[in-house]
Amino acid sequence: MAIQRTFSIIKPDATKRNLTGAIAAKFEAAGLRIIASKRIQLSLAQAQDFYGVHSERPFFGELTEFMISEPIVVQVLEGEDAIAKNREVMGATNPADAADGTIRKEFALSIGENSVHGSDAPETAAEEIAYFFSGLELVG
Ligand code: RTP
Ligand code: MG
Repeated sequence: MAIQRTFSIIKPDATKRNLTGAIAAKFEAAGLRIIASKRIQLSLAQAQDFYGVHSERPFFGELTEFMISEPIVVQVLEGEDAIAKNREVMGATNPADAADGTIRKEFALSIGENSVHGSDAPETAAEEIAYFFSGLELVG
């Protein structure tokens, strides 16, 4: 597998509980290099745009309100098979189903407040990275 880049968000439930460093340590321990990182607060329009694929889902309102409730940390992770590796380190969407040692098992509060986002495919990774970062901000 080639070196890939993926996009990550440390979500409001995690930044609020001072878990930014603990989550970053999990990425680094798995061999994912953080090549860009910034703390931002989304507007409602940005959250709705980012999660547009879920706009018809019953949890859309709750999800977008949650995502603007506190600052988030957006990051680009680089490494061997980074997209799948990051999904593995994150664990299942619902912390009740997440494997031991994963971020969501250790830190997530619920299926909604689940501490991290990670891109699910090369196309979405490229789109999500470009949405939040300029090329100059990616320092591999
Ligand atoms: P993500 O996109 O955040 O990496 O998470 P994912 O692929 O594991 O989950 P996805 O199905 O894409 O859902 C996106 C986010 O929506 C929230 N969610 N809430 N209340 C619910 O039933 C529910 N289901 C999903 C979660 O915050 C999930 O990460
Ligand atoms: Mg998803």
